Amino acid sequence: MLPFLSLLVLLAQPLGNLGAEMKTLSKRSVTTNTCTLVMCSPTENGLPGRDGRDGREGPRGEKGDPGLPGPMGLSGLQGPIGPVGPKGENGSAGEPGPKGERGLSGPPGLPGIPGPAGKEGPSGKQGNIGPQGKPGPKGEAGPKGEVGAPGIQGSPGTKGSMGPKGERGAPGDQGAPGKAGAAGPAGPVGPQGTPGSRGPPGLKGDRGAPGDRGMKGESGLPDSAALRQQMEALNGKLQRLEAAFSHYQKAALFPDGRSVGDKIFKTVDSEKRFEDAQEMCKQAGGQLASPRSATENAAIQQLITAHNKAAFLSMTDVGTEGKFTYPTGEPLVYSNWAPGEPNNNGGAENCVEIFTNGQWNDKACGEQRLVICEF
Ligand code: MAN
Ligand code: CA
Ligand code: CA
Repeated sequence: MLPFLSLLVLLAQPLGNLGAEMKTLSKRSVTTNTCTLVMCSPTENGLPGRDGRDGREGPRGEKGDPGLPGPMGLSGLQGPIGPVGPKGENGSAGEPGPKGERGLSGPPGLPGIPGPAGKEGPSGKQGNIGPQGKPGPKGEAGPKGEVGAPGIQGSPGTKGSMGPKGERGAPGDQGAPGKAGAAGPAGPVGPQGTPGSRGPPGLKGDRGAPGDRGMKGESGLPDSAALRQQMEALNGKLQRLEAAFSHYQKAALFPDGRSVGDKIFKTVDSEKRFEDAQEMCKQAGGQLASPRSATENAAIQQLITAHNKAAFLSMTDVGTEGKFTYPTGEPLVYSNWAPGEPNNNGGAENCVEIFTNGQWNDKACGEQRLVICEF
């Protein structure tokens, strides 16, 4: 019987996977404690052998291939803002300030002390009347003006230029890695996050050093050399001016003018009543001759002698009979009355005439006398 069972086993083996099905079939037929008998041949040839046991479990299958790689992780988040950039460098020094303007002009010097009055010279003799002189030449140009006033100090230099731009801030941190895929190995690391936004600009650089001091303004005081030069130039001009003045004076006083000190007497060679003569001199900017000294009286005498006509003086006793005064009301400081004068002849002599001998006589104001004005 054993060979028969072996035959069954041998027959069953090639069936492979049909083993399980045969097992199910056998269980449906007869079941015993040790084995299952299968009635597969006639009884007359003996009992059929029991079914063989189930084959052993086959070897474990090989490991399957790895799954496909997961999808790529998400991009990391944007990094944080970078730190503040470093402080910019100091600005460059400002430009030098502008040159100061000229300083103020120095005060004018003190006036010179007037020189002593010269001695009065003797009266010259009356010269003959000559022809009128020609006008003098045109005067020369005046002296150059004084040095200008010094300027005020220049304003401070301009503000230094802004420092250079701060360096770029550090890049932001790397973004977080993307999530791993559900299956398979982790996907590649996500791309680096975009750099953080640019940090704020660095602090403003310190103010640049002040610019160089502006050039000193010119001194308002001329130096001694310049002063001396100006003095010499002024002296030269003064001498030329005095010469020109003397030149003009000769012409102006000839033939009916006389100069005594600062006073000039001049006649218009016409005879007028006192009031008319007085008005004529007033219109010319002067007044009738008012001799206050023997010198002045002598100068007037020269004029009337040349014309051989008595002339009116300015003084009257209209205010108070017998008290002669100048037009201002001032009493006389000098007089040269002829003997017996003033006598107020006829009770109506309130004006004064001067004779060719230089002596005075009170005379009626309605008379006509040579007009001599003083300036
Ligand atoms: C004489 C004198 C003078 C007087 C005149 C008037 O010469 O009496 O005092 O003024 O006459 O004509
Ligand atoms: Ca009188
Ligand atoms: Ca008289």
